[in-house]
Amino acid sequence: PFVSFTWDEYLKGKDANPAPQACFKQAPVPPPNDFTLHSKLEALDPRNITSTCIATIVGLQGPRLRLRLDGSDNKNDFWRLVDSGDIKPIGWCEENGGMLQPPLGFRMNASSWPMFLLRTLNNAKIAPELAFKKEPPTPPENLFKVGMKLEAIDRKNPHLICPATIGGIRDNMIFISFDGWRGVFDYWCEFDSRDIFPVGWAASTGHYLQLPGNKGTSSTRGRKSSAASTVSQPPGATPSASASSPPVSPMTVESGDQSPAYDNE
Ligand code: MLY
Repeated sequence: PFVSFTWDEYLKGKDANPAPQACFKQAPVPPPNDFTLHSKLEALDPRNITSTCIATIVGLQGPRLRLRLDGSDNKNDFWRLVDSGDIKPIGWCEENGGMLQPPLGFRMNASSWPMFLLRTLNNAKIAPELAFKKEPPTPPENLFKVGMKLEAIDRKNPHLICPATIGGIRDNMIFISFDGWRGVFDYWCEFDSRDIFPVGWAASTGHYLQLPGNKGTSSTRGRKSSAASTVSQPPGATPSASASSPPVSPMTVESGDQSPAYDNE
């Protein structure tokens, strides 16, 4: 039903309830992206976060970087904000007494790592220190409430940022429910996750914002404390409401959850 999307139009007539900026671990003024394609930096290996690795910028969107670990394959790219604490300028690890590590799934024999490291950094384009922005402070507590609107990264398609609603709260955790999409994309995360943004963030940074899906609004999807693995149909969903598409079965909810590949359209 949506051809183009603006929050103003979308929230008109509804109980517009955008989550306030203070809820988020995000800078009130989003940082500029001063990085350039193909530059190298140091990044924590998302699959092995005690390792600091060399990464290459293989994509940019708004204040986000698409990163690929040197020596890894192209199936495990990940995204970080320019003010993420997970990325550092080249040299940072050794200056702080650490040692650069091969990524999980290093393509070569482990013994070739020292030589690989020398080669990959030789004549490399190095991301400048000034491009790394200070990580924003963590809000003192979980200020989110069920029903609040926000923008969130689709973790199965992490290049996408989508309109979403807080569907549940439990202690420090919040349930991210994507507007108009079946529940398979929804997830629990900590309130201070860097994957969630206030309404209007994408527009203000030039990041593309995905349209809501067409499976109806999620504004009635307030779920109390259901566990992450038992995401159910929204309470209001009737068989007739989902007649055009089969209801989501628990099997469907489980499948693909651990898939490292993007769930492409
Ligand atoms: N077209 C794909 C990807 C959908 C993305 C859903 N996000 C936006 C919540 C699919 O339908 O599976």
